[in-house]
Order: sequence, then C-alpha cells, then structure tokens
Amino acid sequence: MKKLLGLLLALGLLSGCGDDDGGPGGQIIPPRLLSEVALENDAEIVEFLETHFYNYEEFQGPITPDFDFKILIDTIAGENADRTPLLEQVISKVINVNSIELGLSEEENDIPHTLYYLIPRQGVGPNPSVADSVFMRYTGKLLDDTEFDASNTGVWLNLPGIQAPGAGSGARGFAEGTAFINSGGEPIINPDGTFDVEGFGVGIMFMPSGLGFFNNSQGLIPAYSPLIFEVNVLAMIEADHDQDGIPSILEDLNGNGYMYDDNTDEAEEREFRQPLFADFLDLDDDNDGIRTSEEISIDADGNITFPDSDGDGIPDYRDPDS
Ligand SMILES: [Ca+2]
Ligand SMILES: [Ca+2]
Ligand SMILES: [Ca+2]
Ligand SMILES: [Ca+2]
Repeated sequence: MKKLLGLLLALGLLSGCGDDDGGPGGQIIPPRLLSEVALENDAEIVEFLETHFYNYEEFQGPITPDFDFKILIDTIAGENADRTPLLEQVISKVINVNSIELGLSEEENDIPHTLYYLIPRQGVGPNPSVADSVFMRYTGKLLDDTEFDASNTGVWLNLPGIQAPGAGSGARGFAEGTAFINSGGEPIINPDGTFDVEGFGVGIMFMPSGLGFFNNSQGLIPAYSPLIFEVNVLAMIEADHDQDGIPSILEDLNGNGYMYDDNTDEAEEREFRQPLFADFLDLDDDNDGIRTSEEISIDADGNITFPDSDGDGIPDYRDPDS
C-alpha cells in the first residue's frame, strides 16, 4: 500500500491546514459527530449492497482456467435484474470506534460501526491478524466506483500501521477486514523471476468513514466517504513489532482488534517520556527496567508462558513490582 501510506503521510502532514478546514472567512469547520456519520454512512452502504451484485457465479464454479479471481460489481438492473444482491451475501461485524482513534476533539466512545465483508474465495494458507504483515494486492474505491488507490502487483503492508491513531492516519477497517481473509499457498517462483501464489484469498470490504479516513478529505476521497477495498491476500508474516518475544496480536490485551489502546505503562509514559508506546511497540511493557523478553518464558517448542512471581495475578512483564 505504498500509495495509501503516502496518502496517509500526506494526510498527517496536511491535517489541520487543508482547504477543507477553512470555511467562509477562514473559520475552522469542526468535524462532524462520529455517531451521526456512522448511521448516515451505514445507510449509504446498505443501499449500495441492496442495489449491487458481484460475479458470484464465476467464483462458485466450475472455475474456468482463465478466470483471474477479480471481483466485478454491477448494478441490479436490466438483464441483471434477477441477481442476488450483495446485502444477502455479505457478513457484518460491528466494531466500536473511539474518537481518539481518528484524532477528533469531541470525545465519543464505543460508537458502533458496521464493517461488511465478503470472501468469495478463502485462501488455503494461514490467516493474518490485525497485528500482522501481509503481502497483498488491493484496489480502493468509493461507492460511486471512483478508484482512489490500488496496488496491482502486490505490496507488503504492516496492518497495525494502517490503524495507527490520529487525524488522517486511520483506515482501521482495512486491517480488520483483511484479518478475515486467509493467505495463499507457498509461492511458486517462475523461470523469469516472477512468482505465483496458488489459492490466495480474495475478499471485499465495505466500511463507513469512521473505519476509514472520516473527516480527512484527500485526493479523490471526499470527507466522510464510505470506502470499498477489494483485496487479494497472498502471504503473511506473524509480527512481533518490538521483538520482545510476544507475537504482536497477543499484546492486544483487551482483544478488541485495536492495537493502540493497550499500553501497560501509559501513565508513566504520559508523565515522563512521550510519545506513547503501545504494548506491541514497547520492549519493556511495564517500564520496570527489565525487558519484557526477560520477564516471559519461552520453551523449546516456542510456547510462551507468563510467570507471575508474586502471585498477584499480574504477570511479571506487566508488573512493575516484580
Ligand atoms: Ca486493543
Ligand atoms: Ca508502553
Ligand atoms: Ca511489548
Ligand atoms: Ca515486571
């Protein structure tokens, strides 16, 4: 997602000084309420899903040899009037979003957002989590079919980087949706140096702007736009960002799929050493001067256990007293 990351960086740099912040007379227009936009976006997405279908027959097979596993979406009309709408095929997941994730000043917490997704072809390989790195192809579109970003050849993406907090850096829904899709088989290297991945996962996701860029308009993406991402998940690597021995996903302590709201020593970090390091980026999670890697135990088979020396229910690596 080089382009999207570039876009994210640009958004980060531009946030607060873009044209869209200036109203008549240069006054700042405050962002809209997350709760209000979530409902509005959901209605737009549901209408889209009711009135569109995808090439499900091609995926259901028999698969023709030249089929490229691309998802094609069209309106239900004319000769396609009898197609099954996407709404009857998608799966939905409700994700609670806090205003801090999007860098909003008006505090709103646990605002439900529905992510809709579809996996026409599940991959044959392992399943990434929102904390992992994936090699993937993707296309990003608006509901009106405008393509705003794509990588057709494939790119390694660090999924938690895509859900990083702050104005303009979001698109949490992309990481959440990708985590439902399994990767493919072992890559096959061709004589010309290119490679193929058999059995890669194919998915598409539809997300409200609260799981995307919310009020940050940029390029072809207007503020408060629902987003569609079609993705091919080719390969994945289980990540341990801080290399403390604990796979990053196990440092999502509250298990909500959001990596930046788990920070054992947050109070101290706020007081003494900004910026904040969430646990998955912190190699001494409790800031007791003993590295996390020395406060956990990993056996010869790679199984991790978390000793609790003083038996207070808090494992040593998150206990500054032991
Ligand atoms: Ca979390
Ligand atoms: Ca920390
Ligand atoms: Ca850590
Ligand atoms: Ca400790």
